[in-house]
Amino acid sequence: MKKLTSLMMATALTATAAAPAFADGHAQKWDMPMAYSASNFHSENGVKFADCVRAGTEGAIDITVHPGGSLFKGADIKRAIQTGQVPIGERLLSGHQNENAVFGFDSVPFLATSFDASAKLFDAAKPKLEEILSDQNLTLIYSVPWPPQGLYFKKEVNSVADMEGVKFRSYNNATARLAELTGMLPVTIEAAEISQAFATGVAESMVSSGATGYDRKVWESLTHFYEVDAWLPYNHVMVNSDTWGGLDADTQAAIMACGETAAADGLEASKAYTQFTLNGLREGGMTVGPAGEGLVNELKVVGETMTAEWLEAAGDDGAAIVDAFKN
Ligand code: PCA
Repeated sequence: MKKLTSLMMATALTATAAAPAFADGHAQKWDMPMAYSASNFHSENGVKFADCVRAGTEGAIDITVHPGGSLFKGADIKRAIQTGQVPIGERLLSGHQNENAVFGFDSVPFLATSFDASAKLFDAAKPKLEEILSDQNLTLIYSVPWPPQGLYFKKEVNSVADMEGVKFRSYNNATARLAELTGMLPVTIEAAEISQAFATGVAESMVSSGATGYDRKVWESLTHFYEVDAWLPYNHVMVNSDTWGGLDADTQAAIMACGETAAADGLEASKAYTQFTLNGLREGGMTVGPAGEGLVNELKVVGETMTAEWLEAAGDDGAAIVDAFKN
C-alpha cells in the first residue's frame, strides 16, 4: 500500500512537472526490464539512457530500469515488450533463434571475432533485423555488443576430448549447440542465476564474456577462462510498436537520439570492460589466457558445422547478411 501511494505521488509529481508531449498531456512512466546485474555495463548504460530520455523529453517519458531479471527474466523480456506488459526492455535476441534464425546472426562461431568486425556484421544485419522485429510489434532503439566470448571451466582443458560430459551452462541456441557438438551437457541458465548454478554443481562450464564471469564472481567456483573470441553477441533495447506509434515525432526523435548515444557509449564501455574484467578474473585467482592451438583448431571445425547449420536455417536472409558483411 505504502509502495502504491508513493508510486501514485511520484506519477502525480511527474505529470505536473512534465511538458505535455502527448495528446492527453500526461507523462508516461515506463518500466524497463533488463536481465543482467545492476553493475554490468549494459545495465549502467541503460540507466544513463533512461536519464537521457527523461531530460530529452522534459520528463514526459520517465523510464525506470529493473536490472538483474528482477521484473522479467531474460527469456521472458521480449514477449513482455511484444505483448505490452512493459513498453520497453533489453534482450539478447540470439536467445530467440527458434523464432527466426536471423536473430542468431551474432552467434555464428568465428564469423566476427573483434569489436570492429562485429560492428560491421551488425550493420549488415540491422535492416533485416528491424524488419523482423517490426513484424513482431517491436521497434529497435539501440544495440550493444558483449565482449568476445571465451570458455570457462573448473579444470585445465586442452582439447574437445577434455570437454566430454562436462555440464555446460548455455544462454542461447548457439551455446547449446556448441555444447552438443563438443560432447558436453547443456543446461540453460540465466546470467542472474549462474553463481548459484556453479556453486551447486548444476553447471561447471560456460561460454561467455569475461564481463559476465566477473559480474557473477565465478572464480568462487571455476578456475580457467580461455580466450577464444568465438563471437560477440548483442543486447538490444526494444520498444513495443503500439506504444511507439502513440508518441509524437519530437518524443520519438528524442528517444532515438538517446539510443544513438547509448549505442556509442555502450560499445566503448564493452571495449573498456573487456580487459578490466579479464584482469578481475585473474585477481579472483583464475587462470586467464588464450586457448591452446589444438583446442582452437578443434573449435574451428565445430564452428564450421555451426556456420553451415546457421546458413541453412537463415536461408537467403542469412546469405545476404554474410555477403553484405564480407563486402
Ligand atoms: N554474457 C551474457 C551473454 C553473453 C555474455 O557475455 C551471458 O552470459 O548470459
